[in-house]
Amino acid sequence: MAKSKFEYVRDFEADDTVLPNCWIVVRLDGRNFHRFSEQHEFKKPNDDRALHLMTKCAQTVMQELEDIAIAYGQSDEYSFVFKKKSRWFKRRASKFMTHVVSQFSSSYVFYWKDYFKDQQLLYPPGFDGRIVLYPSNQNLKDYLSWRQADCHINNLYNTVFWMLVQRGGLTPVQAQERLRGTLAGDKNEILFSEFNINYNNEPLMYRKGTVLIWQKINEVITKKIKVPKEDEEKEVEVTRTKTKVVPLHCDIIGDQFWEEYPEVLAEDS
Ligand code: DGT
Ligand code: MG
Ligand code: MG
Ligand code: MG
Ligand code: MG
Repeated sequence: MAKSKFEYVRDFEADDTVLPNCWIVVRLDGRNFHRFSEQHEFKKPNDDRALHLMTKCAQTVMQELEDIAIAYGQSDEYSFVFKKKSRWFKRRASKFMTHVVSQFSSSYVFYWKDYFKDQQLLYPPGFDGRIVLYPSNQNLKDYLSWRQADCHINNLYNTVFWMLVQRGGLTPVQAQERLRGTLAGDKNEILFSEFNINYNNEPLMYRKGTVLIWQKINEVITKKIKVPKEDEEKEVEVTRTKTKVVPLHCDIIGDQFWEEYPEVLAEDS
């Protein structure tokens, strides 16, 4: 077909192909979730419904899109790591970022009612996205460690802060004053001596966030088969191996996780 005289406008499109052989990380974050969490009465400091919904959306993203090796989430954010060798959409940055963010956002609305039973969704939430390339495995591990360290620091602070307010009777301003300049050890001590809470016994999902990886799962299903020369169908159990996205709440800063799941960073990735 002959080209129209309008075709030249294509030349204005910028090339946003990302470098080869780099891990491609897309991180999304809820837009103004300070307000969103207040309006939807999220439990403080951690709301299981909200955290589980975030993870459901991230699982959907991993299943629907191509080449995601691992994802990590906490609070109102999730990071998705695409394989180094991915050729998805010819490695165009805008494709990666927009597909991740739109699939996640529509899933958030779609699955909302499954997690927030009697809490109505009051307005459409939005998410921002950014893309960062990491050339080495160490860079990628350090990136993920940075997000998990952020989760730890924020969660420790928020746990003490809301204890001081909810059980200690302090105003938010007083609680903030009380915590000014305190170190992690001081915060652990306040939790322990004033509220009888050992921070290390707080739920792992709150302290470590959520890691999503692919795992082979054996599924036992019952199948109906027709037996030759018999009228009735017979039920038999068959085992199938499926690859599923599995959530973990574990440390990813140390070496143990990477030794246990070497396939995440495997060279053919
Ligand atoms: P942004 O990202 O610049 O548009 O603004 P925000 O307000 O989303 O700020 P951000 O992302 O730094 O902080 C996340 C907010 O989401 C923070 O105000 C706390 C809230 N949030 C996230 N998860 C929970 C939760 O489980 N419970 C409660 N109560 N709040 C949460
Ligand atoms: Mg922010
Ligand atoms: Mg946010
Ligand atoms: Mg955030
Ligand atoms: Mg189209």
